[in-house]
Amino acid sequence: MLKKKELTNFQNLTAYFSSNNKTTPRTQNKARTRFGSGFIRYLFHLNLRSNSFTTMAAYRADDDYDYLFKVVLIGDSGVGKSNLLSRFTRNEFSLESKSTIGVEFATRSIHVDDKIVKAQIWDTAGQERYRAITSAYYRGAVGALLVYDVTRHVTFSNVERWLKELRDHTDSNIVIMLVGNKADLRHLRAVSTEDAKGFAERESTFFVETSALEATNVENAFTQVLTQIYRVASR
Ligand SMILES: Nc1nc2c(ncn2[C@@H]2O[C@H](COP(=O)(O)OP(=O)(O)O)[C@@H](O)[C@H]2O)c(=O)[nH]1
Ligand SMILES: [Mg+2]
Repeated sequence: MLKKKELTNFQNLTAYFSSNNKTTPRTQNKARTRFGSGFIRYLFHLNLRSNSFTTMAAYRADDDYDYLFKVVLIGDSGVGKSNLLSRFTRNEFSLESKSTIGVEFATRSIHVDDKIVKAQIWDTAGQERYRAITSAYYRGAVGALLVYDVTRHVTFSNVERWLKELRDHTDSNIVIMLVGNKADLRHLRAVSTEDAKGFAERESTFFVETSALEATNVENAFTQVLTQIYRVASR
């Protein structure tokens, strides 16, 4: 994991990959042919231009991927964003709500077709409570999981505002998944599947109900978003 002070360079890298994700694989292949098989050499090649060799080499030495996609988690406080993330990236769930300081992200790579797609998933640090998410959080995002809690109707009512904020801060091609979390709490349900599905259709977003607790559809939600981004990016 990168140290905080390296984030600036890293954000440049993210921006680089996101803005060029259409051409990245081709460039990679070219670099591989020219320099041999070492992907690090490709990075060096890249870094000659971007001037941040140390950071990138340190970051990239331990893995390889064809695409890096930034995905953001948004939605009201307490809906289960952090637990969806920990379920997907570490297969962990926690009953406590923990807020961390500063922006945090976690990564996981999946295979789509014959490509390795690496997701860099950003989680808030509790600032959504004050609706104080900065534009840096959204910058370069190509996918989003907009999460509400199926047992708290207010979190679903707020989805409209979250959607507006998201669209105001991101590219129009962003892939959005509306996620109704805590589906395990059947006796407490306050938002019907039909209502949410209808909303998602009207807003042209994807939709799924999940349980981070029971690990239902979590894999599905992230994988669908990443696959869809990949389809758009490799078109
Ligand atoms: N029953 C149930 N509780 C959940 C689920 N996901 C999260 N929670 C709980 O909801 C609370 C808030 O979760 P958290 O991930 O911190 O929400 P965040 O504020 O959106 O990041 C915690 O107490 C979690 O244990 C779920 O799928 N089912
Ligand atoms: Mg959280």
